[in-house]
Amino acid sequence: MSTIELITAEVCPYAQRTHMTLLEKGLAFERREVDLSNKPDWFNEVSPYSKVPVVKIGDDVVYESAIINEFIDEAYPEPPMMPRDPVARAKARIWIDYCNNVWVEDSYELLFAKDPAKQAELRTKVEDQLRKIEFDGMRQLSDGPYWLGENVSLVDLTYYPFFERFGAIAHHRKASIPEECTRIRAWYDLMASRDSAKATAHDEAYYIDRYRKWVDEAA
Ligand SMILES: N[C@@H](CCC(=O)N[C@@H](CS)C(=O)NCC(=O)O)C(=O)O
Repeated sequence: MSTIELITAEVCPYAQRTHMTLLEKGLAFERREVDLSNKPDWFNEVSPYSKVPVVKIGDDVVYESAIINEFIDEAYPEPPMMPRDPVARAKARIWIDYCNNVWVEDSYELLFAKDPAKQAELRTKVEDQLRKIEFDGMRQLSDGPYWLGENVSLVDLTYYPFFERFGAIAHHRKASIPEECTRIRAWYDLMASRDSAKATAHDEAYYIDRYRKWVDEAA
């Protein structure tokens, strides 16, 4: 296959997922960083939604992080990062979808909420979602330590960048990962120790600082 090019922005959690997936697969790739506040023309030509991440392989362009990551897993099957069994595969996709369309949406709505009553409502909602992730997600799918068992999967790589940033949302909005979510906590520490996380991560202070601007704007 042709050279893999990852079009990315360091700050983007969706792009971090794909960057981590490429690293976990041990693939050689070239990284092209985009300044999202000043998008170059070539980027708008290559990215159909004008968003990162985009992966280019020869003349083919694949976009949307969840789709890119499944594409990478199918095109480069070792090590496998989705279950083979169709039911287990569907469940993995359900929790990937939950991350993208429920928890991430509401977590960032909490970050951006201006009204204290709305913040309180969203804080409760997001903390309940974390309990759901812990008890209906992780604990139902496997005994761990990863989402699907002994090995890292696309579900882990989907959630990790957003948990890396959740500490900053929690800081600004006085939310927390509930005490009883012990599996999430152990999983997060394990994920953070992986080389793919270390190569792409920023610490909590970095996100607290970045997100302060939006919190101040919302105030
Ligand atoms: N659903 C997309 C979301 C990607 C996304 O929102 N990327 C942001 C950066 S984190 C972006 O490129 N934003 C540029 C813009 O909206 O103009 C995915 O999963 O890839």
